[in-house]
Amino acid sequence: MAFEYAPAPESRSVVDIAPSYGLFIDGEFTDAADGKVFKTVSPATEEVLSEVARAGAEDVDRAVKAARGAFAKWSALPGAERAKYLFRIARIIQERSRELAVLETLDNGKPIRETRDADLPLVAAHFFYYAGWADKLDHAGYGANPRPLGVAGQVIPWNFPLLMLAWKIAPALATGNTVVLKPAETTPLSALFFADICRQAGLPRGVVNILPGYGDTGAALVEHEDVDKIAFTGSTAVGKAIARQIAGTGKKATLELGGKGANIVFDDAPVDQAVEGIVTGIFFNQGQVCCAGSRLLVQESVQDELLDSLKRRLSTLRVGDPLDKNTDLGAINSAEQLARIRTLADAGEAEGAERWSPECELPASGYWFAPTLFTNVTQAHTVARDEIFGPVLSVLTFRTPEEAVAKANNTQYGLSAGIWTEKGSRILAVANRLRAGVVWANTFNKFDPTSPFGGYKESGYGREGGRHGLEAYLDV
Ligand code: TXE
Repeated sequence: MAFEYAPAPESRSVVDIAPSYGLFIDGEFTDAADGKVFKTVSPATEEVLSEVARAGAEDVDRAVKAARGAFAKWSALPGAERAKYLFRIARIIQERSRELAVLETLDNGKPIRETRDADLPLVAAHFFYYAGWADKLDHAGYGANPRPLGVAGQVIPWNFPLLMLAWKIAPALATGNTVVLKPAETTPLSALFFADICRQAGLPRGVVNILPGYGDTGAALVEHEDVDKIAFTGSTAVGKAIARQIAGTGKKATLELGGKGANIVFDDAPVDQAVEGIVTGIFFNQGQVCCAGSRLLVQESVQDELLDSLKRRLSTLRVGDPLDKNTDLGAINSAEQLARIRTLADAGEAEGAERWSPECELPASGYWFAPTLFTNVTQAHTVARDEIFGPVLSVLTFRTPEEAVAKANNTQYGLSAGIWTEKGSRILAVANRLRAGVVWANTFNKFDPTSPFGGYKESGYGREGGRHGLEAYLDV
């Protein structure tokens, strides 16, 4: 994937944040029907960034009607015409990537190095990739007439606000669907900037509608009788609730839910490289990643050497101001998420696992959690079972490849795993027995729009990305 060079955004003055934002319905920014608003804050400072309209059921209805109204024309456009809009959106995202990176860092709390070098290049790449499919659908082996599903209702989380939007909107539009998307309540701003980009790109009214709001807005969207497809990324609990809610309605759904990924390190793995992969696996985005490598499974014979090296590396991580381009770990996204991480980490300690953190000074205001390591962990411990969704790594050991596979699979989830070994044959043998949607070998947290992504078991169903991502928006 081509990474575009983006100069370091040095300060928040790069982006102009308005004091208030409306809902984006039928090409216009508008107030909520009942006038409700909510505030979005910077998790690093607790400063209020803006006040945002909060969509209710009436607004959901207006937005779905707008999307339905736009559907006939949008879906009838030749693929090559839809591609032009998507390419235009992709290019504007690149042009405005400094603004968007700073905005995302302010609203989410993640380091600017990540938004600049990972989130934004991947967002643009997804629009380029699916733009490239739009004019090829008729010739890609789907038969003469692959059909869009209609109106897609999309609900996304706060950990990768703009990237999750791209994963959902790019394939939906390429295949001729129209969209009503609800961003997460703690990170609505980049989706509203995206609405502005749709206008800048001249996208026909109603093709994309953005409804900021809380869970009740999401539930109203899922419930709406004129929505044909639901795409959800979020917690397993809400994913299951959505599956129950749409049961018997005929609506199609893709669900991307939680994870408890295992990073498996064999005794022949190069230690330094494995340590870097482990750190990326669990501390990227403060561990708020569904496919995070939150369990380290290390072969017993190299445990001491690996842990020494890992602790030394963790002592060099810089935690603090997310806008500083030297920062490795930024703020936790919300007070609620911080409380959840604390509760689970405290449970680990109470159950007898050994807790360790490097010395690090955390800022006085905002939501912060130091990088944390648990050793002496058993498979029964809460920290080995529950998704913590924070910078917390649980270390378990194994002796044989069989034991590694059994422990890696001993989870309700099945989203990701990593394997570290010099032996190619072992990579294939182990990977084939892991029940996980993505398995990385000698690397971790690498993403590409051409690769399908999704889970086994309670990590959800359906795939996003690649050709499989198109199929989630087509009837054939
Ligand atoms: O998730 P929610 P939360 C996991 C992670 C985290 C936990 C809770 O373990 O600690 O979930 O996070 C919308 N109908 N993940 O509370 O509530 C909500 O407004 C429809 C993993 O933030 O699932 C938001 O837009 N929508 C995950 C989105 O769902 C509803 C990413 C996600 O919020 C709704 C996030 C309802 N009834 C959290 N209730 C991943 N897979 O990456 C809420 N929402």
